Amino acid sequence: MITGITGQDGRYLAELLNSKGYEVFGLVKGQNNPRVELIGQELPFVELVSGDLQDLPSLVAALEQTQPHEVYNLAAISFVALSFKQAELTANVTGLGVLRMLEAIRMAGGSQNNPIRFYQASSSEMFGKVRETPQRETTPFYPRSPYGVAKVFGHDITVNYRDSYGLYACSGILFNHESPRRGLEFVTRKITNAVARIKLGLQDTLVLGDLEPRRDWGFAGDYVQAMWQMLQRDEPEDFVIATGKTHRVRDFVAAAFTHAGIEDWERHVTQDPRFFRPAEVDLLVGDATKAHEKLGWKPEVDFDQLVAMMVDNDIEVESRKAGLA
Ligand code: NDP
Ligand code: GDR
Repeated sequence: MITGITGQDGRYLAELLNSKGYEVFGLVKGQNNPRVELIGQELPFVELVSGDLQDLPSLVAALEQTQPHEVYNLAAISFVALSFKQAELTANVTGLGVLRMLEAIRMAGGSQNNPIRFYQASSSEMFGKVRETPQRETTPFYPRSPYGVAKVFGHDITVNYRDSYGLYACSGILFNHESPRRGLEFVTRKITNAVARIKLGLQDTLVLGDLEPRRDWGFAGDYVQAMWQMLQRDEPEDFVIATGKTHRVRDFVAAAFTHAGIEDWERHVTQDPRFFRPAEVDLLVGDATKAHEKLGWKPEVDFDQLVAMMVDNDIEVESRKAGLA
């Protein structure tokens, strides 16, 4: 069972599990949720089950209904900028939601030899303010946003339930990963979508916030492989998943414009304080040595390939929407 099935990672993970012969259930929230319809069209093999991370009884019912062997908890308020504006909601969903899911698993699976394996989507945002680089499993956390703080709670409570109740529970500390399925609110997709529209003459300017932060950007399709691998081991452990390479936001902008064949990208980009954050994470770069050694995991798609994939996809999507293709 995957929570967050309508998100970027949920969809890649569902495809991966389906390719391995799994029966895949996806937890969906709300009523008349337009993103749920998308799942019906894009991933018809997914069986949908109703539930919300804010509602423990709905999680218990979902587990009773689906009887899963593996639960991937990908649902969250995941947009850092939103977490500053809706901090309590973020704490409730992204933080306490993990506790609710762990409790539901305890109730559904029993206290002895609980058969349900649990994956928690932890984040490099937990590292926050730079304490050491590259960041690894042992690097101390110093979150810089309500989102990061909530993720630290989710991470720590997952460790605590593993230690206290012997649950097979582990966290992947994933660094930023992107794809053509990335939401338009995140900087990479915001950039590639704007570059596509500028290329097609549909837009002139891209308005961004801080261009200096550095991120370790990988491809989401590679990262869901690591999630699955973590749940196939004899013992549950936590892993950093990252490429080990870091780029500034401005490097991503330059690479996207260059790939689209547009020179003088500065002419098209302006900055607006609206898109700056009250506290920023300046530098993320991960050390995934443990994942290389124990999972045999390595990323396949590099930075330039990722940028190219996203720009090409957005040119196609925007051409189609504008009736140009
Ligand atoms: P998305 O923002 O694309 O997806 C978030 C998902 O959470 C959506 O399916 C959304 O459903 C669901 N959701 C939100 N609130 C609730 C709720 N109350 N109950 C149930 N479901 C809810 O995230 P990604 O796919 O990018 O990320 C997956 C996970 O990994 C998240 O937890 C994120 O924080 C974490 N992460 C992501 C990284 C990245 O770079 N992508 C890096 C590290 C961690 P709906 O469509 O109905 O709103
Ligand atoms: P991040 O991703 O905060 O790292 O969290 P995001 O793409 O939102 O920001 C990356 C960096 O770009 C800067 N930035 C802007 N960001 C956005 N969204 N929009 C802008 O206009 C803009 N201009 C500059 C940001 O300040 C930031 O430094 C993502 C999410 O997927 C989290 O859920 C996940 O846990 C982390 O990655 C790892």
